[in-house]
Amino acid sequence: MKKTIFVALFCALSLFAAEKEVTLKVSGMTCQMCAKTVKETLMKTDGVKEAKVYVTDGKAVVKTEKDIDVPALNQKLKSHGFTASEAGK
Ligand SMILES: [Cu+2]
Repeated sequence: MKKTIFVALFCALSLFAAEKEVTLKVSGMTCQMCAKTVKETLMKTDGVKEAKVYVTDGKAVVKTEKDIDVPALNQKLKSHGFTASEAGK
């Protein structure tokens, strides 16, 4: 019974949660370790479902279930020596 409720709730949520894709310009990355740090920081950010980080392009493509707080994310990244901004803004 509990499982049925959970599945029903999950289906309802996935219907309403419109997935978005956000591209971020990330500066300061030089190697795969940087990419890993950035990815981990992104994954800990509220609303982020998936993050792909590209060191050579200096960008990250993030799949989110709601709008993410880029300035707050930027603050977290700054403590690791990176800066991020929304591409095209
Ligand atoms: Cu590095």
